[in-house]
Amino acid sequence: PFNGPAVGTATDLLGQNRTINSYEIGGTYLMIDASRPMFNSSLQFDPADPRGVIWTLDAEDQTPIENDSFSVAQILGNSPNDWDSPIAVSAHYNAGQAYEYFRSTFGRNSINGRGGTIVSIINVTDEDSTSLENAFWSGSAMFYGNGGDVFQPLARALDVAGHEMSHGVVQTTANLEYLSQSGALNESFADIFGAMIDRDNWQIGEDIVSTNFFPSGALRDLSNPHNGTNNPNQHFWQPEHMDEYVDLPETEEGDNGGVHINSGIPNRAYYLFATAVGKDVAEQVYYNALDNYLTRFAQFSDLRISVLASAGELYNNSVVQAAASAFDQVGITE
Ligand code: ASN
Ligand code: ZN
Repeated sequence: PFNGPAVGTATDLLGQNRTINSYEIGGTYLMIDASRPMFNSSLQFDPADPRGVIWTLDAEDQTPIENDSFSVAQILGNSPNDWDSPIAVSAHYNAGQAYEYFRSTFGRNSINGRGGTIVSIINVTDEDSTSLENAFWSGSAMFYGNGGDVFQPLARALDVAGHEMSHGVVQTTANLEYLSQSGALNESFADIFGAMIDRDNWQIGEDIVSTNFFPSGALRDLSNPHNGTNNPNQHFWQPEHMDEYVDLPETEEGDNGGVHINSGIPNRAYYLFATAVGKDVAEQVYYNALDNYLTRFAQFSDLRISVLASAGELYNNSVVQAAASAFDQVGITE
């Protein structure tokens, strides 16, 4: 029996036909993509000890939250084109796209920079077994719920996959503490790279929000953190300037000090910077700042200092000035 990489096509949650890389083990196909440069072909692929692959798994409507018996199942097909879950197709394809973004844009080999396996887990539920209106990075894998009233299945959106994978990149670079300003920077980098991977606009989640729940048609918008409302009590509203910074308790109920709230301020700074110098320049400056300048307890002022230093290292004074202007406009000073 043949064991090795295979390639086929299948339809995702957007109704698009996608190339799906899989791994055949004796006539059965697993949703394991061993086609990337991260896969060191001199290594014998061992399913019991896989490395350097993009691997999509099925939680089969279990919750990983405080669940000692949480387990995942392989996603199986009888041919390289036989994938009956469009959720799985979306998650697997989007993980490959996000991997390729970091590799081709920054030369980063996988989440950990060392060709480590990328795991996505679909059909994840909430603690009470209801559908999970979220996706998250667990510290070692990407988890996707199937939404409900607010969201469609979260695996559908490339910017969501990009956001969650970027949390893994942040963890293995600056490792920004997920609390208050450093946490908002962690969130902001996840949104920034999510938007750069998706590339089409400045919105996050426009492909998964349910109709009319969000006035702007998206979960967040880097160009307009207020997101179509002037009401700070709407949960999707974010500040866009330090004058609007929201002090929240450093608890789970307080969103760890407002990490998903105050990220609006550095998000808008990035939007202003990228509008001035172009996305191709802006993303290089920010990735280098994340990888080589920022550290775990960085605050917004440290982002400014790091981005300006990174811009000076990679480009020239006009890029440094554009960054300074962007931070000035959102009230982030040294
Ligand atoms: N979707 C959220 C995020 O990635 C989940 C969370 O709150 N950790 O930020
Ligand atoms: Zn996040």
